[in-house]
Formats: sequence, C-alpha cells, structure tokens
Amino acid sequence: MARVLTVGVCQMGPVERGEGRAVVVERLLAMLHQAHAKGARLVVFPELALTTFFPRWHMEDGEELDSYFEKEMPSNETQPLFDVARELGVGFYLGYAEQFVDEAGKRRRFNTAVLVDDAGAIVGKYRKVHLPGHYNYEPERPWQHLEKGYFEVGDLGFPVFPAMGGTLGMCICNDRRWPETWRVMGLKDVELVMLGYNTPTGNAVAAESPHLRMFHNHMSIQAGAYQNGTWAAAAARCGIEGGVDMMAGSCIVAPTGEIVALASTNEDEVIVADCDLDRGRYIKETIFNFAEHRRTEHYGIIVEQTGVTSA
Ligand code: CDT
Repeated sequence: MARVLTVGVCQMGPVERGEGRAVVVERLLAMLHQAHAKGARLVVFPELALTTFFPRWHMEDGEELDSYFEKEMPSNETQPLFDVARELGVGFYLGYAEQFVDEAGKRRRFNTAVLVDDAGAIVGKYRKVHLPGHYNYEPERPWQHLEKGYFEVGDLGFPVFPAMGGTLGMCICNDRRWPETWRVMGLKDVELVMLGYNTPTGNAVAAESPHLRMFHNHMSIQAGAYQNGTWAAAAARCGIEGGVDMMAGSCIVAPTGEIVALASTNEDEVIVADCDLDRGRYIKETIFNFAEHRRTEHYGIIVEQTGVTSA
C-alpha cells in the first residue's frame, strides 16, 4: 500500500523590520488552517519565519539584534502554532533564529529549524550548516547578508527523523545549493527534505538575472531530490521586504526531480501535494543504488579539502 503523506508548503510575503511575532504567528496559523483544509498533514514554513530576514541589516550586537532571536521554543508567542498543530493533527517545519546559553555560560546563536509532529511535539532540530554572506558591514553592498556574523555554523550535522510515517530531513536555504547536504541525508535513506529560503531576486555583488536565480533555486532542489530519490518541499519568503525583492517559487518536488506543486503568487500562499513516500524507492534501488554504485575510494578529496587546488 502506498505511504502517502500530504504535504503543504506555506509561502510568506514580507514581514517588516520590527514587526511583532503575534501578527506573524496569526499569518502562519491562517496558512496552517488552509493547508489542513486542503488535506495536508505536514506543512513547511520559511527560514527565519517569525521575523523579517534581519541579516540584511547591519546591527551592532545590541537590543535590536537580540530581539530577533527566540530564547525558547515554544514560547508564549509561538505556543499557538503547537496547539493548533495538535488540534488539527498537522505537523510543521519552522525556521527561526535560536539563542541559548550553554553549560559554559556562553551565548550561542544559530539559524535553526524544528520539526513538530502532528501531536504538537518537537521531534527534530536542525541548525544551518552553509551560512552564506559575510561577517562584517560591507558599505559597497546595496543590502547586507550578515549570516556569517550573526550565526554560528550548525553543530548537529544533517540528521533525519522517523516521523509522520516517513524518514524526514531538514536543511535551510543556502544548504539546498550544496550536493553534500542532500547526499548526507540520502545516505540515511531520507524520504522528504523540508527547507525554507530567503533569497533576493537580485545578486548584491554581481550581475545575475532574476530568471537565472529562480532557475538555480529550482535546479538545486530538483537535482538534490532526484539524485537521492527523495521528495523535497521548499517554502519561500517573497515580495518586497525591507526594500529588497525576495524570490517566490515555493515548490514541492518529487523523487523523480519533477516539480509537482508550484506557488503562483508573490505573497502568502499554500500549495499542497500528495507525496507517496515510496515513490523514490525504485530510484534508490536502481540508478542511485548507493551500495552498488558509489565509489568512495575516489571521493576522499570531498571531505579532505574545502577550496579548489590547481594541477
Ligand atoms: N538565506 C540564504 O541562505 N540565502 C542565500 C542567498 C545568499 S546571497 C549572499 C541563498 O542561497 O539563497
């Protein structure tokens, strides 16, 4: 019998600087209800979904920057998401800025996503590994991308979780462009990769058309899905936010690499697809049968070096 998980992707229009959590959570709840009405049992929200994409602004490490981080999950403000998830029986992926103090008394900050199941319990956590952008203010840029300055590199690897009847994995935005992200989860037999993204339609430092940037967005997700025989569900933040045009194009991709659901607007929108979690099995057993065909004796360089060397 087919293992069908109906998945919803909740694309979000802009959230402005300083906008409160309560308004954002109301929007997320409205989409959770819409997705449920369309039959979804699991939904994906964007990266840093609770606030504006604050790394586009340079902030001295003070009160404003601190205000974008969640000190607990759930909190008073986010608890309604967990309650409604339980009431409706709909799990969710939620991206947010995580802050805590570790055992050594050190403040830690990560770009994080949690997986909440249909009982409203956190069953998985992921911290973004591939942080794009730069560490310090760069005056020549039309907007900043200070993820490297504001977050630490994730320390949890790329775990997968048995949940919602399948094997589920997570990544965040820029991670989708790296084949290593997908292959590590592929080697753990992942069946659905969830991700949220905040991607400007323009390149801040080079000429690149919005069309090409959308092509790279979808190509990365489609290739990652196909080459690992997994579903992928990707939720965008879109529209003009903080004066920057953010890319839409939220999608659900089958293990064949085909886009089976695609957002058609530049604002809050829910798309849904029935995902047969066994759809990728034939891919995993034939063309990408890893045990049969991978040649790890030739792959050492992939983990031994980061940059390119010339002959
Ligand atoms: N949020 C995020 O990871 N965005 C990047 C754009 C980076 S441009 C410096 C992305 O890969 O979409």
